[in-house]
Amino acid sequence: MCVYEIYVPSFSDSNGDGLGDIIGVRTKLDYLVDLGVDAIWLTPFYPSPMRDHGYDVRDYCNVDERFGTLADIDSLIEAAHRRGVRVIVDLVVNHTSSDHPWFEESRLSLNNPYRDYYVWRYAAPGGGPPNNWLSHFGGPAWTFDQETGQYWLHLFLPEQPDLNWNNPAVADEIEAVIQFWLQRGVDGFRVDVAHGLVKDQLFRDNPPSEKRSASSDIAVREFHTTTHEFDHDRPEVVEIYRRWNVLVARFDAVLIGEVNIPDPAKVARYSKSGDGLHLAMSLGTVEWEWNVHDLAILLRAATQQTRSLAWALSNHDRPRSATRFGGGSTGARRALVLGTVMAGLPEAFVIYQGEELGLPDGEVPIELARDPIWRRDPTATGRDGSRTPMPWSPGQHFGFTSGTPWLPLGGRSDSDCASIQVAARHSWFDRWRNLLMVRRQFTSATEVEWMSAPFGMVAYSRGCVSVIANLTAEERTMVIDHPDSTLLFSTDRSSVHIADSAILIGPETALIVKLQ
Ligand code: TEU
Repeated sequence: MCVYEIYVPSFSDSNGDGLGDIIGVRTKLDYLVDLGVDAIWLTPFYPSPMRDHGYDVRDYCNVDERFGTLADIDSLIEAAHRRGVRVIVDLVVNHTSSDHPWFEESRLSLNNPYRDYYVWRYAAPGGGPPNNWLSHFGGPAWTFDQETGQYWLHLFLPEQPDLNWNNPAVADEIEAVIQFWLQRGVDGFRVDVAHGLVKDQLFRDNPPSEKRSASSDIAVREFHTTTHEFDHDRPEVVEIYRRWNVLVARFDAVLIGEVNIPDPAKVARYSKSGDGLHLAMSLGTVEWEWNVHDLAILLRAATQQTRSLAWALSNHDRPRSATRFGGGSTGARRALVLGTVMAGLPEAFVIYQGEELGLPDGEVPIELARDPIWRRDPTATGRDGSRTPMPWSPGQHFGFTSGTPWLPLGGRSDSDCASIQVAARHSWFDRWRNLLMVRRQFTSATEVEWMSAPFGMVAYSRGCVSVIANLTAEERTMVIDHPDSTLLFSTDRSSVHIADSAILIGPETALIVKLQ
């Protein structure tokens, strides 16, 4: 399955308010069918005060009026299904918005029936936050509530209070939400922070971390001064997904978890057995940089743990792959090379909107920044650069909106535009489209067999098809025992030559070949 991530606020605006919307997505379905995706994942479109652009949900069973209506969602699902495209929605249930009625009730008094929907604790014995847990966005993960004299837990913003997953009533509420969307016809859920829902029942301090983060962001460095033994990846969390697995099975829907843990053995626990999440996404792949030595090892290590992975090069939280891999056409080329390797691996492959156009991050001047991370720390990398709107066609705001875009377009040029690239041979879009077409021909086949390859190369086969990548800056030769092989795809046609039993592969090039 190839999933296309749509960051709804920045995809396509149909009504001129400067923000992408559901009808905007519907108008671009044919573009996505042309690209060759099997499913779309929509980032949150639920009613929200937008302190984290929708990852702070006020009502799980509705649509924010800025994004559309429930009828718009119904029509999008119907239009997608007519084209054979599945619709996956984001399930953000580690936390709600502080504007959610449950939290508004919860904070009223210690004995409110909704009090235990969230995680409330008294100050530590010596005063201050109950323990040393840290927010992803900087500072303690606890905020004091004057009225009731306790702290509430928030792994993200204070306006994103964490739900209490030890309370069975919370589990019941969220299962009802899942049912609601299944009945509306959605084909699956991307589970936000899937590793984080359950916390240590004793609220033990996280131990100090041995490893230091090299990040330039203060909040990231601070977050990694401790391990996350007690606030992440608790053994009980997989029980939640076992229950959901039964729920979604009747609808043949899929659960894709954002399991933000770099260790493939730990990630495997979430999806390997098939009775929890169907697919685990992340492993830190969206942070990978162009490191010839590490990439081959990391890819191989992951597939040896599990085949239930959803590989992604980028998402809306990190700099785009083209930027991380060196920017410009070098970065875009490297993204396609690594994309080729990932696309052929089991089980799913996720493309982030604009990746198919070879886009690097957009430029966002600090005075136009919208990411709450930037509001708290103006020196942070921030996430706005990867969230600038899609360039659809040359002209005003590159066809994204007829109004004022919520984030600047970020310095795009005509050649970045979808309309230009769709029509041009060898454009980034054209190459990604070819890759996805070839991918369909062999990925359902068999297991992956890693081939031995010289340093800086990655090679594996699935049935009679091999995927071979040269990550180095020099031309390499790969010897194969099949003299009549045919080239099915290459990231750059001019740098691949098949001669007898050897393939000559230019620098930073990947190919897919059929062995006769
Ligand atoms: O991200 C969760 C996550 O694992 C964080 O580490 C994330 O990488 C964060 O952006 C730190 O930079 C998810 C969403 O993808 C993100 O957009 C939300 O802000 C977050 O959950 C809270 O809902």
